[in-house]
Amino acid sequence: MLDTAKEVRVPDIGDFEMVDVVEVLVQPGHVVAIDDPLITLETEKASMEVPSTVSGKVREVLVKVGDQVGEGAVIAVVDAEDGSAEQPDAPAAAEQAAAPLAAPAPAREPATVATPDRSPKPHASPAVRRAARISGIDLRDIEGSGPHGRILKEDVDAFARRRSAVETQASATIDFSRFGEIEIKPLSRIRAAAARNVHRAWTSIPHVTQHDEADITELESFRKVEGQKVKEHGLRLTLLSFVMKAVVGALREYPDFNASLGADGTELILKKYFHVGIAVDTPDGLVVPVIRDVDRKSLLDLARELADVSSRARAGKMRLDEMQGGCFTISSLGGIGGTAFTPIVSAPEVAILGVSRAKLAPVYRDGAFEPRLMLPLSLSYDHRVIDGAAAARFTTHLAHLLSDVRRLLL
Ligand code: CAO
Repeated sequence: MLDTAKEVRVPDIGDFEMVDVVEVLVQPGHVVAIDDPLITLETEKASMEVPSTVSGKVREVLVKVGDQVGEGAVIAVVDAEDGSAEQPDAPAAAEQAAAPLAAPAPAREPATVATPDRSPKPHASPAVRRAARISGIDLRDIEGSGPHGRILKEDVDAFARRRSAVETQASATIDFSRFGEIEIKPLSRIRAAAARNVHRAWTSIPHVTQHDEADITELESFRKVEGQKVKEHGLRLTLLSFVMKAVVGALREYPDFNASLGADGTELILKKYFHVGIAVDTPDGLVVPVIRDVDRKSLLDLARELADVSSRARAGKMRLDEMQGGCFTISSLGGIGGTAFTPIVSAPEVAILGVSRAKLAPVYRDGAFEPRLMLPLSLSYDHRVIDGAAAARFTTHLAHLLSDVRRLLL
């Protein structure tokens, strides 16, 4: 008899070698179509569904929740519906397998179940399943209030609130409610993962922060004039695009800042490309999309890309590969406020620039005080790689570039 079995494997997962399986969406007996999600993978930065590249009945599932898988690992064996043992690679399927994974995947119906029915996954969109996962909730515990019992985001939120109240009573070592009203808010998965990462970076990297300020009076006049012109085309030219350009100028001048420490700590890997991570504040926690080849982009290209990535980051729609490969990170709190802060280096990078709110200050120039617009800069660096003197030179050069918009644009 012809063996119709066909394996579905983990496709290209970017720079990650191994990622966690957080959800298995099919079981033996399920009937799947091409593109039906089989499993969900998750890193600390994003989650993604792996679609089937074969249509047919699932014969065997070879992964389980908690496994770690890499590119090429067999997820499931599917009895191909057309009966061919080795189907010629359909272009769409091959392309799908090779393409980097996107998060979150577009909404699809769960796989249908052949007889006998093996308790299919509850009906819920990928976005709702992701929300449940972030809060560590099993959707089978929830009764859906949507059409045909579909589980809605509100159902997940309500369940999380009820569970929190119960857990608090059971596990809090200190009952703060004895002293006044409290509310318990579960940490999102992204926030919990970020907490682990910053803790690891803070405890493993000897941090020092160098503070400086740049006179951006002229840059700001230029930005206002140019910003007004591009505003008519729906584009916001904020200071951040200029800071990105200046950072590239400083990285060129001081290449040790565009580097990572080798695994055994005896060599420095210098990067010849300029990919800059931008910290974006989102409802689920901090996300750091990476803007590639900043050296080759114009201010307007950068402004456009910033608007795009920050809105997609806030909507949870960044692809995994868009958050990888950064050389240096900028964390700008200038739109919010503050005078200085100490950002934490995003390992394996060796430095991060914090930007606070620019303000008018009296600066002594040519025998008199003048009102100048000063931008606070806070550069945290890995002291294993960078000395204090190098950091002071880096921020001085950065301030110099920002103070002279002509040099910056050259
Ligand atoms: N000084 C004065 N004003 C500033 C400024 C600065 N340094 N930086 C931005 N602004 C102004 C902008 O020009 C804008 O003004 P308008 O509303 O008049 O246009 C306003 O503040 C809001 O800016 P923005 O924050 O929307 O845009 P941005 O390009 O400066 O920043 C982004 C984009 C995505 C980086 C930002 O929105 C964000 O998420 N910041 C938070 C990052 C964060 O949480 N970092 C901490 C991480 S822990 O290390």
